[in-house]
Amino acid sequence: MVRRSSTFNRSRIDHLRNDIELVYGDLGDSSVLNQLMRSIRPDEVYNLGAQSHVRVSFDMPEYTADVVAVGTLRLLDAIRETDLRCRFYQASSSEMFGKVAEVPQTEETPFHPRSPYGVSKVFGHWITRNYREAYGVYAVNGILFNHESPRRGENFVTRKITLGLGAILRGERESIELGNLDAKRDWGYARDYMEGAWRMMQQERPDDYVLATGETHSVQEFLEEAFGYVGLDWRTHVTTGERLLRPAEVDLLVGDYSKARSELGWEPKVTFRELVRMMVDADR
Ligand code: F7E
Repeated sequence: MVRRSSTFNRSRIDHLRNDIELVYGDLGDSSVLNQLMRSIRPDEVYNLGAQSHVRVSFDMPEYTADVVAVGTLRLLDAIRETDLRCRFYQASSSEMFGKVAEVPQTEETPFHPRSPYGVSKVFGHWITRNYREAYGVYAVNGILFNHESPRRGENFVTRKITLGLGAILRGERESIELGNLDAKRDWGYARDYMEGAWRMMQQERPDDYVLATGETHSVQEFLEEAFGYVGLDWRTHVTTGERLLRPAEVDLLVGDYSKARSELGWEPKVTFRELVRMMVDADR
């Protein structure tokens, strides 16, 4: 399902053009969601739709809540109305842990979200559990920690760094402006994580699972790894600006994926270093 836009923004799925069928829709429009459920009768629905940028969610809190929180409810309710056998995957997020209650974070760690985005994801998480408990929908929450790839959106920190580095290497620019370099994240490879999401949907019973690598690295460590790989010193190419700081920050995330390992047989395959290098290679 895609939103209508006056410019094409589908370069990241162009290579799949002949294998998939796109339909117009929007998580803000329940009549379309119901109509699509009735006409397509899907076996599985993956809800990856969101206003997914944490910083932007402070600028557009109401829109973020409408799409991320209520949008999830609209989709679940379309399933309830049309076909309770349809399986449902909810993209829950490590941002729900926010100001973390424990380290590392598991499926049982209490939530303390720190942004309108994180708060909205907590609603999405609980409404997914609620439809499972109340109506018996096969609905799962994949609590995914940050997952990256060369297709990562250009204003998330990893891709911003590797795109900027590519431009620096080509002599097109001198530096990259960033915000908080001390924040720590558990960064994994998106392809590994999507395989885990698919596995969650093939079980006998629906449940919630953390997908993570179990390792945490600061933004500065990402810079060191990326610039070090091409033989440059990040300090001469990075500036920091107040405007990129968040009103409330998530300082440290690191996930414990033991449950996914034992119940889904899932494990991340790509290491932090391999991920950084893959992204640098793609953008240089
Ligand atoms: O920020 C810091 C920033 O925007 C990571 C989304 O996919 O993962 C993502 O959320 C860290 C933060 O991702 C810049 O302050 C420094 O501490 O790449 P990010 P995120 O906020 O962790 C979770 C799991 C999701 O669910 C979200 O949808 O990096 N940082 N300087 C910066 N971040 C950005 N974007 N830009 C900077 O210049």
